[in-house]
This record gives sequence, C-alpha cells and structure tokens, in this order.
Amino acid sequence: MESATSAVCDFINKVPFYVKASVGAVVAGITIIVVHRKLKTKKRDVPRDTIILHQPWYGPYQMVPFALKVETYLRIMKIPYKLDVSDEKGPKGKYPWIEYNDQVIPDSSFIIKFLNKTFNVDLDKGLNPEQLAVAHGFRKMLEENTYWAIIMNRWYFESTAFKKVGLPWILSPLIPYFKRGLLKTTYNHGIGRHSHDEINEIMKEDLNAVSKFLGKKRFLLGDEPCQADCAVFGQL
Ligand SMILES: N[C@@H](CCC(=O)N[C@@H](CS)C(=O)NCC(=O)O)C(=O)O
Repeated sequence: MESATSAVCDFINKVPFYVKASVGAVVAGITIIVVHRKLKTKKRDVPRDTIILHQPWYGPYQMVPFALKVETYLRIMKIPYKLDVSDEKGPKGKYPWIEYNDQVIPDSSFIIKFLNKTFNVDLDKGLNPEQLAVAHGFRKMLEENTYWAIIMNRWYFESTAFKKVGLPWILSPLIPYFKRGLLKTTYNHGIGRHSHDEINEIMKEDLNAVSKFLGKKRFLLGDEPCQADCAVFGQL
C-alpha cells in the first residue's frame, strides 16, 4: 500500500509544473461555475401564481425579439408577470423561457400556447382559418428568416448591438469569438453564406411584404391585434 502511495507521489512529482497549473485552473474554473450556478438557483425566490419571464437583460434597446413578443402578449392580455434577467438559459438553451409555479416552459410559441390554456385567453379567437393561415405565414417568415438577417446586421456586420446592450469595454476582446460562433450558426442556417448586400436584400423583401400587407391597417389583420402582431413588434 505504501509503495503504491509513493509511486503515485513520484508520478505527481514528475508531472511538469505547467500541466499541474493547467489542471488546477480547469478544476478551479469548473468549481466556480458549478458553485455559482447552484447559488443562483438557490437564491431565486419564485413568487406563486406569477409568470416569471426569463431573458438575458432589459434596457432601452430590446435585443431579444422572442422575449419582447412574449412580454407584449402578457401586457396585451393583462397577465401579471415579472422579469428575471439573471442570464440563466432555459432548458432548450435559449431565451425566452418562463416559470409558472412549478412549471417551466421554453420557446415563445409554446409559452403563448401555455398562457392561452392556463389563463383561458386567445388573442386569435376572432380570426377565421384563412386569417390564421396568413398570420402564421407572416410570423414564420419574420421569426425564421428576417430574424437572422437582423441578427447578422446587429451583431455581425454593423455590430451596433454590443454598444446598445452596454457590453463593458473589458469584455470587448471576446467580440471576435462571439462573431465566429454566430457565423458558424448562421452558416449552418444558410443565411450566413450570403454577403452583407444579399442579406440586406433578403431583409428588405420581408419588410416590404409586411409593409405592403399592413398598408393603412392598425394591425396585421385589422383594427385589433392578433398573436402575430406580437411577433412583428418583437422582431421590428
Ligand atoms: N424558437 C425560439 C427562438 C428563441 C431564440 O432564438 N432566442 C435567442 C434570443 S432572441 C437566443 O436565446 N439566442 C441565444 C443562443 O442561441 O444561444 C422561440 O420562439 O423562443
């Protein structure tokens, strides 16, 4: 037993200092992240019967379109909610997500379905099947296509979003890493394969379609807002 212990000690002594230091740093880093997450989860005091809407930050510039869509819906339907901006991603790794009592629901569209069921509301209840189909088409266009063109402009080409969300200057060396990650995501989506001009053309075509369809109407489908209007407002 003693010889086994001394063999282990010998092995550790032979390991170069930089390897020991790197292993130590990784272990310390992981410990800090795990402890930080545990503390964050523990200290959250979730009130009963209130929707908690999670998004990464809140400020004069709303940079999380899908969270703004949900918040707009909550406000229109007068459902009480609280914002949580503690930067904790939901179970699907994205924002927004909500908590309601013991339930956790990620994804803006599933959140709205949950709100409709739980609070017995539905902003689309006056729409006929044809209107519902049109609203669905516009929402999908904005969320699955226009959104990415806007993201590329805000965070990649023009990079205006970093300033608007108040990124501390000390973190600015991380911007190229963020951009590289974004380019990988958008390349896989497809839009990241286009030039800046082409992406702007794609965006303009979508916005033009919304503008033409809106015309002089107050909302997408008339005088009253529907669920897709929350998506339009969130994205634009
Ligand atoms: N389909 C989702 C999309 C949510 C989404 O893309 N959220 C973005 C912010 S607007 C996000 O969390 N991005 C961070 C990431 O992908 O890591 C929804 O409707 O909620």
